[in-house]
Formats: sequence, C-alpha cells, structure tokens
Amino acid sequence: MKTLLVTGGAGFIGSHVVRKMVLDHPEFHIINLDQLTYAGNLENLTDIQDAPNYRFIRGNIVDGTFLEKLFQEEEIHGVIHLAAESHVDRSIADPMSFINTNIVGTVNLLNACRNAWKDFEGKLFYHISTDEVYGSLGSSGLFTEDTAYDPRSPYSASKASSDHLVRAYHHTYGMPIVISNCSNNYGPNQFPEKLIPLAINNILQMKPIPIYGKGENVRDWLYVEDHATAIELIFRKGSNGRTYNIGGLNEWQNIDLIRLLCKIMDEKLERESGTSEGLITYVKDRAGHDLRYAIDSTRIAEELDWKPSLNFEEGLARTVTWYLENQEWMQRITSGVYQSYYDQQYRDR
Ligand code: NAD
Ligand code: TDX
Repeated sequence: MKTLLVTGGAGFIGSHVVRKMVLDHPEFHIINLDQLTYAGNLENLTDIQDAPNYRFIRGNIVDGTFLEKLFQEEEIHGVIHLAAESHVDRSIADPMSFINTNIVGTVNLLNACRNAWKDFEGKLFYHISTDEVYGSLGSSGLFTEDTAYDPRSPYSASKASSDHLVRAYHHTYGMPIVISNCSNNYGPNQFPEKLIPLAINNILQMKPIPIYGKGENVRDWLYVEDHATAIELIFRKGSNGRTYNIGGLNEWQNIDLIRLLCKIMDEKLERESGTSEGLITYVKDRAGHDLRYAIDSTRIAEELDWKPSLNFEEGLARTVTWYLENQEWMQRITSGVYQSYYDQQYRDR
C-alpha cells in the first residue's frame, strides 16, 4: 500500500482534499499532517476519522528534525502540500509567521523528501498555491501559467517564494513535482476571517459587514469541492514539472457578491428583504489591496478535462445552508483566542 502525506489537512481546503483522497483511494494510506493552528480543526474530518486508510499526525512543518524523523518512520510515496498561513490581512500584521511556515516549512518538506527519496521513481511532490503570486490585474486580462510572478502582499510573496523553491528542487535535483495556482475558494469549513464566512457570521449576528475600500475589487470564486476534484485529478494525471492554473470562471466585485449573499441570507432567515444589506459598512481599505484576480484555466480544461461543476448562486446557497446548519462549529471557533483577534481587527478599521 502506498502512503500519501497531506499537509494542512485539518484546514479549509485540506479537509476536503483529505476526505476525497481517503474515500476515492482506498489503495492509499493517507497521513494528514497538521499543526492545528487557529485555522486547523479536526472537527472538519469527523466523518472519516475512523477510516482504515486514514491517520492524523500533529506536527509543525517548520520543525525540520521532526519531518526528517517522520520520513524515516513512514515510507512516504507522495506529498500534497497545503499547510500554510493563508490569510492576507494576518500577513500584513505579522509577516514572519508566513515566512516561517510558507517558505521555511516548504523547504523543510522538500529536504525531507529529497533525503528519503533516494530514487524518485513513482514519487511526487504536489505543491498547492494561489493565483495571488501573479500580482494584480487591471480591468481586463487573465493570469496564465506563463504570467510573470509579481506578488504584492507578504502572503503572496511567501507563496511565490515557495513555488520558486519547489521548481528549483525539480530543476536542480530532478524531484518530480507539480504545482497548481488556484483562485479564491469558498464553501463549508472556511474559517470566518475570509470574506464569505465572515459576512455570513456577521449577518447572522446582525453585525456590520466590513467592505474594504469601495468594494470594487474583483475576485474569481471557486467552490472548494471543485478545487479538491481538480487537485485529485492533477495528483493522478498532472505532468511532471508542470503548473496548472485553476479558476472558477466566476468573477465578482466584492460589493456585488456581498449583495447577492445578503439576498440569499434574507430569504433563508426569512428576514425582510434588505435587512442584511443594511449591515454593509465601508471601512478603511486593505494596505496594498490587489484590484483584480482572474484565471485562464485553458490548460487544465484541455489537458485534464476539468471544469467547475457548480454555478455560483448554487454554490453560495449551499455554503449558506452549511453555515446555518453548523452554527455551533462557528461559535466554537469564533470564541476564545480568535475572538480577541477578530475584535482587534474590527477596532483597527
Ligand atoms: P487554512 O488556513 O484554512 O488551513 C491551513 C492549514 O495548515 C491549517 O489546518 C493549519 O493548522 C495548517 N498549518 C498552518 N501552519 C502549519 C505548520 N507550520 N505546520 C503544519 N500545519 C500547519 O488554509 P486554506 O484556505 O485551506 O489553504 C490551503 C492551501 O491552499 C494554502 O497553501 C493556501 O495558500 C492555498 N490556497 C488557498 C486558497 C483559498 O482561497 N483559501 C486559494 C488558493 C490557494
Ligand atoms: O472583511 C473583509 N472585507 C473585504 O472587503 C475581508 C476579510 C475581505 N474583504 C475583501 C478583500 C478581498 O478583495 O474581500 C476580498 C476577499 O478577501 P479574502 O477572503 O481575505 O481573500 P483574498 O485576500 O482574496 O485571498 C484569498 O484568496 C486567495 C485567500 O485568503 C488566500 O489564501 C488565497 O490564496
């Protein structure tokens, strides 16, 4: 039986990837390695925690010695690397934890693979990255896999750096790698510091919905399970050394997205139409706020026959239903340490 190491599997996207790999690949033993930072939550995986081909290990990728030991104890054939600090606003407040986890942690993982994999035959290091490495677009154009890197936040600079290092290990040492760069994900289990779950949480509590600047920034949104499907496909069929962009063909200005979300929430909560929109509050803009991201996914569509399966209205309605049905999940993770961070962020704006 082959062993696949998924890092960051207790987080938002990672939990969907772990579930998919555990259920779709009984021939693989899946190890989920996660430090369980504020963003990691094993509650995201209770449905598969007892599966015979699944095991959770708590550990920090910044600790190279721990990783070397893990790779000595386990014969790992493949890695899907999602563990990261992932929130742009946190990277503006505290860049160093992004440098440590996203850059040093990735190099530690690459070194552990290089040391353990005397023979690269049948091995793969799959690095999960973001469209933010390409920088910011004006009102037209799309990011392709050939777009020059131009990261502009500490988060995207740390992800760009890790992408370069993964490619360097491919070119220098011959390590088999693939990289995918995806647009904004949304869906169940997303930590409510990101725009969509934060707005859902605030609407539920009749708190202001903070919109940075004028709300005119544009993001491309992809349902998280569609991203997990793309990741599974790239893991199986992606070409060695290749990069794949993954996008939702689904661009929205933040303010339009929030208005749609408000409409869906009013309907689901049976509130008078316009109630949630009344909570929209324009606040100070994010420092260095990228204007627009948009993805050309031609390569993954043509080479791997992948496209998003859900339209946005459907995906957003499904997401809202999940959050309404899982309000205890939300209450638990927004209490304690997180609550003080949240209050602080809100006071500062
Ligand atoms: P997340 O913040 O929800 O989860 C990150 C996970 O990594 C958590 O479970 C956390 O405990 C774990 N982790 C953090 N530091 C660690 C460390 N030092 N050692 C071990 N585990 C650690 O993030 P996400 O939104 O699920 O993103 C997952 C990956 O996908 C990231 O690499 C991110 O850059 C990338 N990505 C995210 C999006 C998005 O829209 N969320 C889009 C494109 C790419
Ligand atoms: O309260 C808010 N108000 C607001 O207007 C928040 C949290 C965000 N925004 C804006 C900023 C962005 O233009 O909404 C947009 C989306 O913001 P985030 O949810 O923070 O996502 P973004 O900064 O676009 O980055 C996300 O997508 C790419 C993920 O957090 C990254 O991990 C991923 O790589």
